[in-house]
Amino acid sequence: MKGLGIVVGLLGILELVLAQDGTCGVKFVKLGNSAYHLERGKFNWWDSARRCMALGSQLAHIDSEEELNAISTYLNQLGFATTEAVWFSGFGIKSGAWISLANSQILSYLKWGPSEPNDYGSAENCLGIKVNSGNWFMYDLNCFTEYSYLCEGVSRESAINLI
Ligand SMILES: [Ca+2]
Ligand SMILES: [Ca+2]
Repeated sequence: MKGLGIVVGLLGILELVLAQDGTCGVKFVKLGNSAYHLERGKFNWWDSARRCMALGSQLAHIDSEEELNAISTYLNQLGFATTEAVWFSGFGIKSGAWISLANSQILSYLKWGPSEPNDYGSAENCLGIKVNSGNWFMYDLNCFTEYSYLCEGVSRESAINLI
């Protein structure tokens, strides 16, 4: 438990650094025309959106098959279980359309998993992706379930420090 305490302490310091320097120390990877930051862990959709904004970024907005393929290749290198998901910039509205938090527009590219979106329990209004045999598909998920998240786009300052 002592080790955990040290880790928690270090995270506290990291958060302090982030608060002072914005994106300092946060790695974005360049894939195609965009830069992304993956945070693995347990975050609900709202918290994920907030954390991306705190980096001068947004939850990732997928607008083409090419972009999803590039992200899929990247995520496959990291290894995700089928039970995991990664939050993206989409939430459902009453009409059945999906709106991107990144630009407030209706999402034009959607690649749903089998039988999705199913609004399971009438409680699935947020967009995530899950992997099946190396292929990533979109799912409507409960916004309060905790998953990893992917941010897209960085502020001018941090773009200079792209890794
Ligand atoms: Ca994008
Ligand atoms: Ca679903």
